[in-house]
Amino acid sequence: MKRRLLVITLFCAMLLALTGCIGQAAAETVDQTFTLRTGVVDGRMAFIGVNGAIDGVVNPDLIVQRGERVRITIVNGDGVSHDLALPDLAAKTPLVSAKEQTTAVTFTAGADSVYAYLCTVAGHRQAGMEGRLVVTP
Ligand SMILES: [Cu+2]
Repeated sequence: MKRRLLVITLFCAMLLALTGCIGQAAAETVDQTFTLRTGVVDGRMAFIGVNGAIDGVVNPDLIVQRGERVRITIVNGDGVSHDLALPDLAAKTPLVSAKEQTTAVTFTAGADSVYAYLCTVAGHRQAGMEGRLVVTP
């Protein structure tokens, strides 16, 4: 009987530890999230805002506050290889090549300034895939 109690207690402790770990992994706190979909607008390649204030806006300004954790998700809307990089913040998503594939990058908006976001695939920035991350004080 005592032994059974011990087993149950151990099992509960294990369960608690396990759920604690899972909770921690899922709780990466992000202050601002943006979603951009790749596509072509008026013959130019572009990042198109999805949801919120940037919905439907071509290469929208992404406005954040200094020190915020920011996540930018891109959705491949055209089946062409793309990524999204902020070279001045050393932040970059992996490439997404298949249509509807998504990827994301998370970074901290350190100092207030204006940073370019762009696609690093050759020729895509020149073809239109460039916008601004505006970090306000
Ligand atoms: Cu691209």
